[in-house]
Amino acid sequence: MKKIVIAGRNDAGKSTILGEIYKGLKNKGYQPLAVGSGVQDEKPYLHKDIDVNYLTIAVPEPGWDVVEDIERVIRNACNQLQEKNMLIKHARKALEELNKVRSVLELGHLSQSDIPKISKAPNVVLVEAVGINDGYKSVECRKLADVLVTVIPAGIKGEIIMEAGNVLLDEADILVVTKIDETPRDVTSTTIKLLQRIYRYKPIIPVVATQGVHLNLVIDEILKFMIDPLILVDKAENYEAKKH
Ligand SMILES: Nc1nc2c(ncn2[C@@H]2O[C@H](COP(=O)(O)OP(=O)(O)OP(=O)(O)O)[C@@H](O)[C@H]2O)c(=O)[nH]1
Ligand SMILES: [Mg+2]
Repeated sequence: MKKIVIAGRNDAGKSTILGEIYKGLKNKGYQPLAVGSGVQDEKPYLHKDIDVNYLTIAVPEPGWDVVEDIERVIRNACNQLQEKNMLIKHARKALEELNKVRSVLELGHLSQSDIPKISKAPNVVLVEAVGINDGYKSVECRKLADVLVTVIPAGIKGEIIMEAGNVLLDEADILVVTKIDETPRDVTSTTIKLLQRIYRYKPIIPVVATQGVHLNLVIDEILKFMIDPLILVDKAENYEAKKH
């Protein structure tokens, strides 16, 4: 399963972006699993219509390997979902049996509608990295991520961007600049120009995360990473085969 990691400083807008990416990928037919980085993430995610079945929280203890811990949390969440599905299947079967008996006794059918539906297994993971005070230096996020989305508030100080060793900026696959609605235009433009100068080949996408503005562009970039080039080869072969 591919992992998309959303990283950035405290209060940058990570949770908000994560909620929007969840929605966007769901609209494209994916079922994401959201992994928050602490209990404080649970509530905002639920506000963003993330189904509780697909929401889990990782709280790595100090000194623990963050990557291993998150892998463990993802496995747990998938197992729990499977177990729940099993119980639902059992419940349906049991009710069917009960209804057979009731029908013999002329008691009428009990409805299956109270039993929840089977949840489909997630096929992509969204991880919010812990808000990191020291900026953009966490190596773990890159290790964990198949797609690394780094969130930068438009009003950030230029010195922070230019600091040496900003792994999360240097290694990002996609740079998302947030809060452009509440940042003066000239400040936003200075931030973006600076990023463009340092990261000439990275997608840099300014957004208003709280209103979903330009999040479609972020989703488009993420989708490019989701395609396995070998599948495109197969598709091309099928296309050729159909022509003949
Ligand atoms: N105006 C505006 N506010 C935003 C935007 N993105 C996020 N916010 C607000 O900024 C605050 C922080 O957003 P979060 O998404 O919780 O940020 P975070 O990076 O997850 O924060 P921590 O997990 O606490 O480090 C919230 O009050 C959001 O509503 C934006 O694009 N524009
Ligand atoms: Mg958050």
